[in-house]
Amino acid sequence: MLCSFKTCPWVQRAAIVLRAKQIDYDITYIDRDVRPEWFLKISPHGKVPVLRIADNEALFESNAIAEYLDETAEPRLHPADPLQRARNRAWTDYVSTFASAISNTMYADDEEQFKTNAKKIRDPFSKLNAALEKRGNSGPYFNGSALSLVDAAYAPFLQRYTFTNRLYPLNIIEDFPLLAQWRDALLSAEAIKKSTVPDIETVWRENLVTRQRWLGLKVKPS
Ligand SMILES: N[C@@H](CCC(=O)N[C@@H](CS)C(=O)NCC(=O)O)C(=O)O
Repeated sequence: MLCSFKTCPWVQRAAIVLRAKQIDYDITYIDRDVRPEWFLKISPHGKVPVLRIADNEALFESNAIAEYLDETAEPRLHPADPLQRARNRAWTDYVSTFASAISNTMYADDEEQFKTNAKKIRDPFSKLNAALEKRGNSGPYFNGSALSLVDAAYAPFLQRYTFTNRLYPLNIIEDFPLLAQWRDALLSAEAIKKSTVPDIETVWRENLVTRQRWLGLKVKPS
């Protein structure tokens, strides 16, 4: 059982891995403002995701969950070659920096902060684009034809960038063609399309409005 807030990209990372491995799971959405006692008992930082794997066994932190699932269920998403695996892990480590650049933009409090933070997206985009140039395959995913844990880590944030860009055109990814191609492949992969609620973009927009973020002002009432 996966514990989630409806729009959480870190939960989505775990859900992508579960989907890619065709593992059946239940998802429980909890209220981020009123986190239940049972949840706080299994989530040391009070954060989602938490994956309950047995009555008295739960895992937290999306990377630890992804690695655990990869070690215990086929197909293996990490490369078999240790050198390749180390390179993949180095890039999954970087996802938190990449994620912050996007989250700080979409959750900015005002227009000035939004624009200042948006400028900081360029650097991580350029680093990922360079990594894609050096990876030694032609995609469509990070390691070639098979989905990997690197794909599962970045897809939710490339999706959030895409949602942000549809509300307020930033047009940054266009300067990084390999990253744009990777984003397109990820967003059309089945495991990724099924990793969220079906109307994720609408729910994501509603969340911006509820949390009174500046970008929420761009959401047109339906
Ligand atoms: N490093 C954590 C990050 C998880 C995270 O930040 N989750 C957010 C929701 S998207 C959360 O639970 N926030 C609640 C809080 O910070 O109190 C992971 O990879 O699992």
